[in-house]
Amino acid sequence: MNAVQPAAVTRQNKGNIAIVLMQSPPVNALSKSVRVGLIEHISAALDDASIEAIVISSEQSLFSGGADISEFSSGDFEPPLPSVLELIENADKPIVAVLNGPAFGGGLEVALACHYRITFAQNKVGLPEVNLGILPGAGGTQRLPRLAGVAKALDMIVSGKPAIASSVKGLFDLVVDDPSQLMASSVDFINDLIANGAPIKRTKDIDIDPATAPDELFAQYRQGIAKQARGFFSPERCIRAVEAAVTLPLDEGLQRESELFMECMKSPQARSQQHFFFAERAAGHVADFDKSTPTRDIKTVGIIGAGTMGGGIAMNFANAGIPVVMLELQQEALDKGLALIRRNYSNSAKKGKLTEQDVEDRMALLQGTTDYAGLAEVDLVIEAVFEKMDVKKQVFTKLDEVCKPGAILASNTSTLDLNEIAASTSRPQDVIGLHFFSPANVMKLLEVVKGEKTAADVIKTSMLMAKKIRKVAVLVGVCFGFVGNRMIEPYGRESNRLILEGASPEQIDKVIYDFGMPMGPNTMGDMAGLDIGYFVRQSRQAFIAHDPSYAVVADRLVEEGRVGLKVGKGIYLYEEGSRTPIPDPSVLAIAKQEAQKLGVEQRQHSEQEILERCIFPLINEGAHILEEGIAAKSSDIDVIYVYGYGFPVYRGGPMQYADEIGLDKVYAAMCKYRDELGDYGKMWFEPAPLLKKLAEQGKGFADFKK
Ligand code: 3H9
Repeated sequence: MNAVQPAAVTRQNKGNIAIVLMQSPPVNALSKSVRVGLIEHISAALDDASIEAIVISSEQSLFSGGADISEFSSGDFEPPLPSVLELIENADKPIVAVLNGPAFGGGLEVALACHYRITFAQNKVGLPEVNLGILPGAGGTQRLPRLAGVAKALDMIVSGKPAIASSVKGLFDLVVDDPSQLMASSVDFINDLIANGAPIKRTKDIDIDPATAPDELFAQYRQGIAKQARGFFSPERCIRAVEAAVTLPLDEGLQRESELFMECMKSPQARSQQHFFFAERAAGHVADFDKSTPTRDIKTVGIIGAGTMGGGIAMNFANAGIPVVMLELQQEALDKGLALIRRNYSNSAKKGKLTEQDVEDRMALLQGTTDYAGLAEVDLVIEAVFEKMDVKKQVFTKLDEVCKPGAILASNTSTLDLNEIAASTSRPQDVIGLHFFSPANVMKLLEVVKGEKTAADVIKTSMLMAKKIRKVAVLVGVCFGFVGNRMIEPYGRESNRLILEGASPEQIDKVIYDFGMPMGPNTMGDMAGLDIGYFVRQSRQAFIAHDPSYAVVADRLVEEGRVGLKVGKGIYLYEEGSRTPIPDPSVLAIAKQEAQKLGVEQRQHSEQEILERCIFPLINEGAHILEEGIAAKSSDIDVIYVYGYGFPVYRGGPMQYADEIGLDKVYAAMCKYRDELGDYGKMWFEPAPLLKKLAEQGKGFADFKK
């Protein structure tokens, strides 16, 4: 027998006040059942002669997370949210929104259509639709500027960032300090409204003073998005919609908003950004554990290595209030590492992001030791030592000796075989990879690497711990480079090969930058240091030996001491103290010499070829990774690429991008380069079997289940 679904909206009459409550877990999304419920209960209360005022609030801790994003792809918007809001706004009894928790998107739009709004000071409200590639489409762009002013509305709508309720002047009719007093204060407020025969305040009746919305204000926002939202489609539409609020009456403004909303909704960017919203959350749903899997307590953390990486990792824990013991065998290195962390915190304090007291509180959580015995009591230890198997094994052997039973032993390796590391201990079930990305205190991504023997409770604890330190964790399996670095290899390889074939580094970088990456592969290589890739290549001769052209230009540069930005010259030149790359013709000369030696023909490359040759092999590697089960789902790869490598979120990640343009196109291009690029093409452009299969079936990576 099917369990009876609890109603998504309920109504109780308290004397002459009808209280309409949304109760649709987990976030009171305004799904069809909630919209239908709101219409039904508000209409009934309006028809009930004993009712003099209506409250809309929520049974959950949130007021509402907005429209139900999972319904967007269905195209079924009936009954439309704007029509629910029209019913509310035009009602002839006062309707009061009592925001007992955060209200976002359509949730806030419900409140904007009500006649009065009440909340508590620290509550959060926002119109985050821009993050989903759309704009507030139920009146948010028309009603918020009328209530809170054009500047504040633009700020909230274009940034999508939540605001503290008390900071949004004009939005609320009553703001209480103490959330526990919200309901009692609301009842008093409404009784007063009724007693005083207070007017019904319709937002649509508010006129915006055009003097508060000069052209320069909009120009300023346009300038801002050109920089901060380069390539995004919806921010400009958000601005246009708010412009309409200034010049048009509400009904016409709503019409304009609706057109702009649909324009956004139909864009590939909206699909991709909505895909990413769910991808990020789905990364936390893994098959390796469930609710019944226990977790281990992480009260203190040990970190081995106080260099840039170790220090960055330590800061994450100190920021979350978790004490850290940092190990360096030399006191001098330890002191240097702790001083670097203090400097980082002090810089944040200078920028106003932390107080001096925050700096001291965080530093007080960081202890140093030069002795492994200092790690005997920690619950989790993360090593961030030199990326060499022998060194890692020595560290883990030592940890096995000193750490208490049940401690989680983690490696920050970015490439090495975690199973081999785990095998150097007597407790491989306690060993896991925690691959932080540099700078570790800034980058949101954490690749959690499970070894063959890693225990389920260790995986679960690590995934939950990541949330505590505000990382987005993605669980991956063991292979060289795991997901992120394994897929970046063909991208870097192609960039290098294109230079050898006569493309200029700046031409390649421009194509990739215009695609939406924060920088091109050559600027990135210089910034990271060309010696890093060189060092990795030295240890991977078996992998690359069959291709004599593999990274020859980069190798030459490193051998000539041109290791990148840190020495002022790499693929580009840099002026002292500047990070701006300056093209260097001598790199083209090196490429020409090497091409002649190898018999590689130099030629012109179209932008399309550059883009496809850099991005498609990366996607192809993703297909191998999926098929091998190194990533559990294609959306996990997308999360890794957006958070770890700056892949534009408006393309949803590399696998979503491939799904969006069609796997048949990616497959056909891989075959074309395989056939056209001679031996080189045969070596590197063979389509992955999964890409071929899905393309032939007319499916996408998102359809693939292992
Ligand atoms: C909109 O309103 C358009 C209108 O202007 C116009 C319409 C005409 N829909 O994040 P969590 C799921 S667009 C569907 O882990 P938290 C989420 O996937 C909307 N599902 O919780 C997850 O599912 P699962 C504008 C949603 O406590 C579960 O709920 N609104 C929605 O960390 C828990 O989510 C937004 O953009 C939704 N709207 O954070 C707000 N929201 O457990 C989007 C969540 O299966 N939501 N889910 O993985 C958020 O920012 C956060 O979820 C919120 C709660 C802050 C609300």
